[in-house]
Amino acid sequence: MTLYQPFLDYVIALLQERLNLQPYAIPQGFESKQATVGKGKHQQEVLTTSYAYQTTKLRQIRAAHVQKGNSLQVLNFVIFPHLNYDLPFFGADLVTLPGGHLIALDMQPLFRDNLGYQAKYTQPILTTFHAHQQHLPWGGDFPEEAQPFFSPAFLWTRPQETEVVETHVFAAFKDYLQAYLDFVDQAQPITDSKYLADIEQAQLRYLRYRAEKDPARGMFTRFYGAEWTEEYIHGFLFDLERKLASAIR
Ligand code: DBV
Repeated sequence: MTLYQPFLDYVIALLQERLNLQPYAIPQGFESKQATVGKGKHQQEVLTTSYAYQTTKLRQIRAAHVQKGNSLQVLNFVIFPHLNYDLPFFGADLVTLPGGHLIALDMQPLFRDNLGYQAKYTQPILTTFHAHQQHLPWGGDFPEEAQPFFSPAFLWTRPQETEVVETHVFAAFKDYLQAYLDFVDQAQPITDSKYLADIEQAQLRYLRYRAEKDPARGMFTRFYGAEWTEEYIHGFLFDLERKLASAIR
């Protein structure tokens, strides 16, 4: 069962249609990683595949797809804009565990409480948000410290039925991605040096939070070991600090 393969296929096809996609280098050894976990008849293959692209406006567009039979399916997909745009991040964390599904979908804001920013990047998708929220009710229990990183249009839901993922979640995912690409089309480079500094700080704040709190760290460490996992997190999934450190500034 590969529940999220259609999501991934859709993303790649749509990005290729709407953007001038260029490849983004994935560090060697991280494009595809496989392990066999469990003992005896509980042995299972776990495969993690990675995808990455870039454009002139989007610094890194990347996906991690984890497949471990029926017991675990994950698609984590994030778009990190270049630092001279005030675009939000596109963030999708689609997780299937034996107990059910856990879905996080948002255009994650650089500046959560800034009303001008909300008017620009949240207001236009509120209608879409409300339409999907009818089928995708609030999932409850959400880490307090993560709240600053989500917009008022955050879809957070824990459906029991796989069919809900295949239908309503997929529909919401498509609408959010289309709306995000509309924002990308319209985005103009920022030149104000104060605003640019604020954007860099906001990007770093988001990135450090996600790298530090990555909910997949435990899982990856069990599957592939600590060394691979830390390198995957800091060298690929959340790589901005490394990229800034290696750039001539
Ligand atoms: N989550 C990631 C990456 C993953 C990933 C890179 C490649 O950020 C998977 C894999 N998320 C993943 C897995 C779980 C979650 C859960 C495997 C289940 C962990 C478990 O139950 O063992 C949104 N994802 C979650 C949770 C949240 C998110 C809130 C529940 C975990 C918890 O309660 O802490 N997405 C996540 C998040 C941010 C985000 C916290 C913050 C900005 O964008």
